[in-house]
Amino acid sequence: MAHFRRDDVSSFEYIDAIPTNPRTKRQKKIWRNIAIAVTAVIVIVIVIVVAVVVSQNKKDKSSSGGQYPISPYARMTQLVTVNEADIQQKERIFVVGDIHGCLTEFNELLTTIKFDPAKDQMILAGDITTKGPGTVGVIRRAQELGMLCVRGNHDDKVVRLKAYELEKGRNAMIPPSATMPEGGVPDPLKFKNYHVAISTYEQLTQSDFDYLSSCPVMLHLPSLNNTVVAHGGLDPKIESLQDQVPYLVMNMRDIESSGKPSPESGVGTSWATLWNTKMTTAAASEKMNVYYGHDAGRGLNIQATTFGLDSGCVYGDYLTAMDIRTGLRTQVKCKNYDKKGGNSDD
Ligand SMILES: [Mn+2]
Repeated sequence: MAHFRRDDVSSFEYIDAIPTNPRTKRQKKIWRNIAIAVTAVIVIVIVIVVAVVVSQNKKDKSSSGGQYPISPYARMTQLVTVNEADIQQKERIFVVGDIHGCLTEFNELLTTIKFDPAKDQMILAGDITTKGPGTVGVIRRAQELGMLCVRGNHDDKVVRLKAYELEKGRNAMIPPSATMPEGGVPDPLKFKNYHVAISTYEQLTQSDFDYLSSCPVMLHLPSLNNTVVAHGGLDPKIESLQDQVPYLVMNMRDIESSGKPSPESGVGTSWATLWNTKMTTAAASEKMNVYYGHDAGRGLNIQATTFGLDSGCVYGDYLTAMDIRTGLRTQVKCKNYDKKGGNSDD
């Protein structure tokens, strides 16, 4: 055995001793260069593809508010322009701030101004639902008196949950800790969210839902001093109402120094301040007045071209109605139904 093993070893030594074929070496070098070149081309192609995809994404986001996608359950109308004749025939046109289910106070306000649906037009500035005890009653009163409305951030949540329930069934709204599948919306909802109590468990009928979901994000009354009603506010940098981002219109309070609108207050300048600054230099044809709610933290906030009417009714302050033509304001005192304090958006 030892003999054979020695033979094997010697035969290996012989093979190792064969001189490398210079042609084979050159071919190897060529193949290695080809491999490097192919790898380089692949890397370049990948880099180009990634760069194109990223820039395309950015373009999509800036052109369609892609950072703030709209829920497939939002049933949203972004903008309604009110017919001039409908408005001209009304004696008084009022805007009322956030009612938040305060039905008693809402009725008291209507009595105080002697509201007559045959002669008067009421416009609700959004967040007519949640927090207070009478959401469904407020919706039905608004509907029966032919009131116009815009969608608030809380109304939007009620609509989305109810639309999901109508489409998928109440049994699909489990487990409570699960998030409703709506794509990458900026304000995702869990099935245990307290808005479910109103949308699903308090007999919000199809008719109630139809009224609430019909409230557009923006209501434009061109013949009335070019007035817009919107719940949160408008971004002064955006020229056309069609280009405003619905989530921000329903939620904005401040605009950061970078120019980005934010749902927070105290992180920049109130959008209304910037709006009024812009309007001081705007041409007469571009002047626009904005009536809004949402900012109970700042309270009643009347400026030259912006009219903040959320005077914190559900927090025990006041419910305010303003006559657009005369500027006359009427308030009723409210009970405190929500001890958390102003501007809670949860
Ligand atoms: Mn609000």
